[in-house]
Amino acid sequence: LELENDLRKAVQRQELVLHYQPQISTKNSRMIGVEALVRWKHPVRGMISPVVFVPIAEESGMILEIGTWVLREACLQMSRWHQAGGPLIPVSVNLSAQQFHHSNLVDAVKSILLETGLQPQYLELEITEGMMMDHAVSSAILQEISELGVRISLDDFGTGYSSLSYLKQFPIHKLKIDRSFITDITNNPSDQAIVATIISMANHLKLDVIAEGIETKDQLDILTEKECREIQGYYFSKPLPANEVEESFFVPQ
Ligand code: G
Ligand code: G
Ligand code: MN
Ligand code: NA
Repeated sequence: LELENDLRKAVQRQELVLHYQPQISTKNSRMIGVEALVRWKHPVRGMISPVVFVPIAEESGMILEIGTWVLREACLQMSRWHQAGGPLIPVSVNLSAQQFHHSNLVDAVKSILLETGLQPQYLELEITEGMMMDHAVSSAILQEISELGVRISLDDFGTGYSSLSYLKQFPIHKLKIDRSFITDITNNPSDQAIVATIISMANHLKLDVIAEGIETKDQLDILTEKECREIQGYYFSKPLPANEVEESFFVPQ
C-alpha cells in the first residue's frame, strides 16, 4: 500500500525512466531496434523492477497513466535520435492488457505520434497472446492500430493458450520467441524443434521473428543456424539508459 501511494506520485515526480534493450541482427551484429522497458527510481528503495510495480499499477488503475507516459517517452526518444542523425530503427513498447483494451488507445497513439513527430513505422506495440482471447474485440483494435502504420508484435510467443488461427486473421507483424525456449536450447532437442518450427512458420507467413533471452554464444550460433534474423538478450546487451545505448551501439559517422 505504501508502494501504491508512492507510485501515484512517481510520474509527476519524474521517477520513472525507460531503459532500452538493443535488438541485434544475426547477420551483421548491428542494432536494428530497441525494446523500451520501464524502471522506477524510488527515492528510498532504489531501482524497482516493473515485475513489482506494473501489477500494482494494474490493480490500482494507474497503468493507463504510466503506459501513456511510457509510450510518449519512448516515441520522444526515438524521434530525438532520428532527428540527431542516429540510426533509423524502431522502438517496441509493451502494452498491458488494460491499455490494449482501453477505448482511448488508438487516439492516444495517434496523438503521441503527432506530438513527437515519430513516423508510425518506427513504433511497434508488444501484446501477448492472452490479450487476444476476445477475438472480435482484439481484431478491431489491431486493425485500427495497423491502419495508423504502427506495427504489432506478439511477445512471449509460444507460452499462451490461444490458437494459431489469429495469425492469419489479425494484422500481426512479428513474433517474439519467448526466452523459456532459449534457456536450454543448446541441450534440449524439443526446444530446438519448437524454435525451428516457429521460425519456419514466421517465414511462411511473412512475419518477422526475433528470439529473446540469448545469453551465450552457443545459443546465438544455434539461432543463426536456424536462420533467425533478429535476437535480443544479455549476450549482446541488457536494457540500458538511452545515453549508454548511444555510447555502445551508435556507429560513429
Ligand atoms: O525489463 P524487465 O525484465 O525488468 O521487465 C520485466 C517485465 O515487465 C517484462 O514482462 C516486461 O514486459 C514488463 N514491462 C517492462 N516495461 C513495461 C512497460 O512499459 N509496460 C508494461 N505493461 N510492461 C512492461
Ligand atoms: O516480457 P518481456 O519479454 O517484455 O520481458 C523482457 C525482459 O526480459 C527485459 O526487459 C529484460 O530485463 C529481460 N531480459 C532480456 N534479455 C534477457 C536475457 O538474456 N536473459 C534474461 N534472463 N532476461 C532477459
Ligand atoms: Mn516485451
Ligand atoms: Na517476451
